[in-house]
Amino acid sequence: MNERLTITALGPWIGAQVGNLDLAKPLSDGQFEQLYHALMRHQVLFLRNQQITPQQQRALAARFGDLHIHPVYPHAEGVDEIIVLDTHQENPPDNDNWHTDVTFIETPPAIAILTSKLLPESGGDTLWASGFAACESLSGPFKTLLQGLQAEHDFKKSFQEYKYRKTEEEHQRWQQAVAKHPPVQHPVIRTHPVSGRRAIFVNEGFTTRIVGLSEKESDALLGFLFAHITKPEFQVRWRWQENDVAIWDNRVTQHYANADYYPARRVMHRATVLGDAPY
Ligand SMILES: O=C(O)CCC(=O)C(=O)O
Ligand SMILES: [Fe+2]
Repeated sequence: MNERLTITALGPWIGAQVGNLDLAKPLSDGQFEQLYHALMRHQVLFLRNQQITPQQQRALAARFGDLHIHPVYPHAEGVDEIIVLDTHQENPPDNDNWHTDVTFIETPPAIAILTSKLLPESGGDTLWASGFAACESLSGPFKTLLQGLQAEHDFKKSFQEYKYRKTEEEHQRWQQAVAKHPPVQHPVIRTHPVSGRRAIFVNEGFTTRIVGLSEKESDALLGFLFAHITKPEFQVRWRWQENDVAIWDNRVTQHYANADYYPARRVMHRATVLGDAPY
């Protein structure tokens, strides 16, 4: 059997499409190694025509490490590790901002796997940006300034109270999540634990301030970095078909789920693999 995956880069900085792989079946060690290597290089991988159940998605994600259970998002029936993002008229999309997933914990996810289950007639693309590209394009002196800085990340910045008031149970869940997730600090530039490459690690979704700077200095620096990451040169944009899979390295990327399809319905499933403390 030919186990060689096809890997087609979608740009010089970020993104590749992977072929000759069926994710519904357990991966051989050789297949997993090729997939992992491609992910480290391209940061986000896309595969078409993958009919996988939540259980199969969980098993695939577990190959990469321990899984995270999200504090507020609903999950697939009987599969706590698979988040269901079902957006429609009554549940508007909330990932239409540049963010890295779950940076509000000490050990933010290393990898995430997203599958498209139901798509609107048009729209609903997702974009990813490379933190490597954003970092490597900065001047030496500016990188030196950022290198020593820490930033605060806060669950409440994206998960705001007003969004969780529909039912008493939902509100309680939100309050518990806030109590469990006080703000944490991470370096503004992190080093990839596998490759040693450095990436910008602040994101508009969760980063509230840079530690030790005045409010104006912090706002100015974060404003620049949040805008810098949105340069099209650093990005790839995926136009979903049903049963696609995206796998990304959440340590060194950010993403933005375009909400242009609202109020149409769109359903996605996500598995999230825990990572290490950034350094
Ligand atoms: O719905 C999407 O395309 C992406 C949503 C998102 O931000 C995520 O799954 O982490
Ligand atoms: Fe996300």
